[in-house]
Amino acid sequence: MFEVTFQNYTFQSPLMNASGVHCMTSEELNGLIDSRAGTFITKSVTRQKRQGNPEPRYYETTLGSINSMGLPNLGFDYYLDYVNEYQKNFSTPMFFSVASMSMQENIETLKKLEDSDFHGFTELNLSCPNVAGKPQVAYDFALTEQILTEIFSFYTKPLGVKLPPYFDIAHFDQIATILNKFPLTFVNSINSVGNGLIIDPDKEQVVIKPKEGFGGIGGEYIKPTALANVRAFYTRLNPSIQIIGTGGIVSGQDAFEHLLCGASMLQIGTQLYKEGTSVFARILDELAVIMDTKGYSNIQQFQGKLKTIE
Ligand code: RRO
Repeated sequence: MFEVTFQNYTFQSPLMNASGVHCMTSEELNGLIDSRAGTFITKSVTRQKRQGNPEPRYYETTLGSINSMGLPNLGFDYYLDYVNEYQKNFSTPMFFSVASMSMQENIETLKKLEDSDFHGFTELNLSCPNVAGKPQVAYDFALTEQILTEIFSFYTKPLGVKLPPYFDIAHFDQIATILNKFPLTFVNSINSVGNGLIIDPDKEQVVIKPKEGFGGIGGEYIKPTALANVRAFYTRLNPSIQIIGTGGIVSGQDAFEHLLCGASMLQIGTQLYKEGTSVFARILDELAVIMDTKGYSNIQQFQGKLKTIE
């Protein structure tokens, strides 16, 4: 009942982790394989290993989270080794997240991935909010177009982009026009809402150390923004570009709403961090109840079919 077609592949479940959560080490990645997630994605990868920002760099509240991890990861070679092992044992394609630190680094990393045996989906992260001095790439539309032009001059494997949230109809129109010029496989909306601030009123202090407490907001706080971005891209992008919905998925109802807006796959970040990998089974169970009640036997029957008011 949960099967979803993604490009030429059918995943058994639309759920997967959001990059950054439960995907830094091979043990964490293996935990995702053993869960009810349909597939999974690595932490965003840089050429060299990175420690990331000083701790504390992640904090949870009832309604969500703030993070300023600063792109900690074990480096490209570690994840490529993991991919090679994984692909020997499993046929389900996985996702490889590539961080966009500089044009030169992007090109080097993607050339290595192009020349490798990797045959899954590549997610190019154009939206990390937490590296000091590096603005979120996809807020610079000219730079985004330049990067994609360069990448598609040599990259032939299926590639999508992870975008930051947009908040203006004119920006949805402008970025969609650019994205439609490229043979993208998918767009993933949204990354965390960048540079929010959560404070502790008792201590009269910020809750994370980097960037004077500013960080990316995830969880329930961001669902309406995530749904708007999923819907805006679903109604603007070429139908060949599928949408991955990320942001504020805590329950089966949240998953249902993202699918109704047009998402094909759904990524879970903050709630996976809070709950562990059993979150996938719980959300699928809740989604099954909603679908049964409404008389839906598969996701295609309602996917993208959000109604507006006449
Ligand atoms: O590592 C991070 O600080 C981070 C990244 Br790369 C990202 O894309 N989104 C986020 O919320 N944190």
